[in-house]
Amino acid sequence: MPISFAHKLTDKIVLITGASSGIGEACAHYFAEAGARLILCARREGKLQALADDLQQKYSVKTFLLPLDIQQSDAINTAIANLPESWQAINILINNAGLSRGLDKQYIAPLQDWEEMIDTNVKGLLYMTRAIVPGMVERNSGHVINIGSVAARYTYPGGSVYCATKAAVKVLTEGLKIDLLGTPIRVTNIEPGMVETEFSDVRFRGDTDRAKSVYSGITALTADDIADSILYAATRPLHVNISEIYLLATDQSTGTLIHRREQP
Ligand code: NDP
Ligand code: 8X3
Repeated sequence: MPISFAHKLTDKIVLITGASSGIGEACAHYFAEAGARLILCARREGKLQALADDLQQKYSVKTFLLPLDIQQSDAINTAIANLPESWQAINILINNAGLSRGLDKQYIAPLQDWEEMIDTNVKGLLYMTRAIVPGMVERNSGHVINIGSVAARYTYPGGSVYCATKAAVKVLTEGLKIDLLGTPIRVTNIEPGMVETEFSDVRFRGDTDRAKSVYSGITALTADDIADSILYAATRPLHVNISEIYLLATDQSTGTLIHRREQP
């Protein structure tokens, strides 16, 4: 059996949160190329539409857009309940949407930053899971892939609330697998190190120089590197549950131990 496509994704329905950028957008390309049908979720509808057009042109793939804010449980429940019948049987949920805000010390950071990180990375992920996994249980089939982080393993200065949300993702992933024992549903946690996406732009609210400096002198992971790992987990034979994949750039050894080359 060829190693890379043991479990075929042709016509499987894959819902990707955070599909408008970075890792989620890369996943859309990888899963479209593998023949899946995609539900693309994020807040920026224009970006989702542009992605859908691109995917249609490149892979003739069918897509359904879900423009919503995952912090809003009612919006999620309504959107999932109202999916057209042909899109209801979601096979794979990729809980990727997430963000960091600022690098302020815990005792002085703006409360709003905490709320946004916790509401998106933890509660949003839970809302999506709660809306979609019961259907998977009913259909006796499914896979939930959560995007955690190296930040779950190493707390760094000013990052403790973001790190706490990713530690929560690790625990929630383990807990979901425990609660699904006895069903064929698979659960995976992907834990990347530094990936060059819009992540740092969002963290520093559009301060692009500061965002770029995060990756200066290193060869960071790319969104494609992560999509490749996610596709790997999704395509193993159904009796194989990839519980976690922890991947770092070769220039990174721990959360904060990073080798930076001299800049010219
Ligand atoms: P990007 O900023 O490039 O992408 C984040 C995506 O999440 C966007 O599509 C954004 O879409 C979406 N999103 C954010 N908030 C919401 C919301 N409330 N509702 C719906 N969608 C939302 O970053 P990455 O691709 O790097 O991040 C993806 C995931 O990977 C995150 O969970 C992040 O924590 C994690 N991660 C990132 C690492 C990195 O170094 N980049 C390393 C380890 C993990 P929109 O704004 O249109 O809503
Ligand atoms: C994102 C990676 O190191 O900036 O999860 O926290 S890091």
